Amino acid sequence: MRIPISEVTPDIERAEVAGWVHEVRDLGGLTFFLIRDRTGIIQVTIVKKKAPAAVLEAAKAVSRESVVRVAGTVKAIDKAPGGRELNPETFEIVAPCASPLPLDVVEKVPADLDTRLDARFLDVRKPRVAAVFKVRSTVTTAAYEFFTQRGFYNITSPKIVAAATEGGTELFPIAYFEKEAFLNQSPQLYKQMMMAAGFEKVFEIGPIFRAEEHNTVRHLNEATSIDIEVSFADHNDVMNILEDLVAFQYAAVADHCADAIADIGIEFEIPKTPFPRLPYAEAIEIAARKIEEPIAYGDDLSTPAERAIGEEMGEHYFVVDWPSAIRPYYAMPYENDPSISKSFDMMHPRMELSSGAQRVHQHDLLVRQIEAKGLNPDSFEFYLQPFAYGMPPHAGWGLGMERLVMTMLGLQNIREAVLFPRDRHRVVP
Ligand code: ATP
Ligand code: AMO
Repeated sequence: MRIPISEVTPDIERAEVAGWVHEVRDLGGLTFFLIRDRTGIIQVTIVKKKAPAAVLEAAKAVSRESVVRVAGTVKAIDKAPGGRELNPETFEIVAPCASPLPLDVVEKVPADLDTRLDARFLDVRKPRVAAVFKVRSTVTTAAYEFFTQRGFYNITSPKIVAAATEGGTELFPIAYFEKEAFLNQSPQLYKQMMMAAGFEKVFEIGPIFRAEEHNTVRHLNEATSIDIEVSFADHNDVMNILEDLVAFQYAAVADHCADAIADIGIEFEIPKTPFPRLPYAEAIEIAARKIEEPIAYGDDLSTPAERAIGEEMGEHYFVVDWPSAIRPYYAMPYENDPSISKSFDMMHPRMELSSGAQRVHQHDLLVRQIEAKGLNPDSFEFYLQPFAYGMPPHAGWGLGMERLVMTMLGLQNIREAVLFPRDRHRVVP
């Protein structure tokens, strides 16, 4: 019976493994194969004088990255990876690999990102690349676990919609019979409607679509958002949930992904909670002091501003109390100073990871705020209706999965955190 390569230890006698031919070294009388599955690598050593003829024949014919199945005796050997090797009695070529390979899986020949993404299935055979997706899987599973423990309902909102949520730009129109329709930018309107439905605590982990025109290292056209909405909660309550979630996800990775972290080769630290709360006005002061381009109260945080503030903070932090003028219509203004909103961004020193707010739950105020942004309340009728029929106070946020993984693992490009990234130039594979 086949066992995972990581389970072949020097103290067992026999093993059968299956995997890909990672490397071959032929030294004349001796041939060393490295066989790889998703759990690890094992050396298979063939001594030409001793090996069965069928083994020799298969070993001679096999090409790198073919799938093989090997069974034999295990020998403790200090020099081999994992301190053991396999001496095969059988060596079967299960699926041959064509050559030349479009990509060098052992990374002796470096490949640029485009080449790697074109042959992504091969690219993710690299343990270092696969490790990112093991971590991402753990980060996702941890989120489900966290929300389940806290009694959230898992919802699924539509991705084909009739209206913009985040201001009207950056929408992908789609051909939808005789109607005008778009890919959804955010579950925002739907998660809020579920507060009127009485669900109280909801989350969704799903795709969001944004027609970002420019290629940047931290924007995708199809991203994954972790969204929540909570009734009878304010912005502070949901900030607490957000920092707890992020710390929980990091802890899960520390617990379950030690090998992956070692493959990626980074220092891994679980961020300490609570994250500092930095008022927007102070964030602007820091940026004004540290960057060359002019920046003033009322401006969005530019990329250099985000970086300068991040450098000063040196850890995850919240920027709170944003001017209402630069936040979406659904953000709740402070009662005592409506020019400021109960909204926040959660930041990693490198970039923004999440935005959120307490929401406006009063129907008439919401209509006024939609109008004040120059939008037409008529196109939000389906969204506004629930606000007239008993909408509790509520708050929530959206957290970008790829940015979370990217910053957690020190990746330079957000595309490294997506199996099949979508950007302006790429819809295949
Ligand atoms: P928001 O939170 O407003 O929905 P976002 O998550 O894209 O947008 P960031 O990526 O943190 O926000 O944007 C911060 C800054 O990055 C912006 O002020 C702008 O300078 C720059 N920026 C945002 N989007 C783009 C883009 N598509 N292309 C180039 N630069 C961008
Ligand atoms: P926002 O537009 O700030 O807020 O998006 C929330 C988070 O989603 C991630 N994100 C992206 N990641 C990669 N590529 C993109 N193009 C992209 N766009 C967004 C970021 C960002 O911080 N409705 C609000 C959330 C809320 O208030 O609940 C919203 O969508 O990490």
